[in-house]
Amino acid sequence: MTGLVTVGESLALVYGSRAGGFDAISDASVSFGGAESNVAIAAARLGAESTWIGRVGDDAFGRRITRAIRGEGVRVHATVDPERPTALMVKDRPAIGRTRVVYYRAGNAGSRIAPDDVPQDVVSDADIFHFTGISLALGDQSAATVLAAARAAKAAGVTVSFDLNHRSKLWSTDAAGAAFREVLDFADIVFAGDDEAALAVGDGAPEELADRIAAYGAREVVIKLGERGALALVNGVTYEQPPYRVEVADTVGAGDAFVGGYLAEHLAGAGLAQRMATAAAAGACACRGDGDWEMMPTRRDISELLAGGDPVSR
Ligand code: KDG
Repeated sequence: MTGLVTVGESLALVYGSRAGGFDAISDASVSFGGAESNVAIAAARLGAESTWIGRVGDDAFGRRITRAIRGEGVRVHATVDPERPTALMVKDRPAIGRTRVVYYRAGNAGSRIAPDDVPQDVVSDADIFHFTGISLALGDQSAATVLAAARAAKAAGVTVSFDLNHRSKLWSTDAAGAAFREVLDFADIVFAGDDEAALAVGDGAPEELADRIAAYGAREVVIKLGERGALALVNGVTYEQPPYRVEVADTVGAGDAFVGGYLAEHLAGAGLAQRMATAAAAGACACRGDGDWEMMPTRRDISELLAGGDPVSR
């Protein structure tokens, strides 16, 4: 068995180094993002075996992405598309505490992932196969490829994990709700923000949302509530996780850190309370700096967060 396997689009990221829109500021940093590679990196930093599968362009961004993910100890299966470029995401901060994302990704390499790009043996050897709603939103080919891989994983007895991860700029709420429900029919572990869950199962309190999602068949449902913590419903038992308070620089990637933390503990055989505590701590750590994956914590970062005390260690 090969631990966690994720499939999805990773894309280049250009983000403003200080507050101000790109119509005014000119200093920026270059990195990359992608919910599924973020989760793979988060889990790897916490000691889990993890793999990311995707498709990138034959360009500098594609090389940077695959090199950096490998550098994090994640196994990478990346097909290089000879024709289409790696997608790009631009993030600026119109004001301190606000982040604005613009995508340049339609039709680019990652969204053209095809069945041959996803090694079947890697999928069926996984302990956990994880994917997100972003791949469903990127287009018919991406959705069909990732859904086929998830169903193949399920048929092989692999635990299927799904994060709804709604991106309103990529599709309509009606299309998203219908696609989410299709996956709820077979996913074993489901992660959703309360607003995302409502798209699939209607408005309600976190407990009601978790109940309604579990009614589709998931063994584990986790409702991520951001600065309000999280709630899990696992085999009929409800568990509430309070948040860890940190000074927030950028929340993008925090949800992926949460999922990576939860799944890493799952793979380590930890119980629900430990899975939720690590997930919440990882999500909090990820908010403390810029970049979608750079702030994913190690076990030591989490211990230091929990211990508090002198911020300087020497
Ligand atoms: O969850 C954060 C990711 O989604 C981010 O790294 C990339 O915004 C992104 C996207 O939509 O793929």
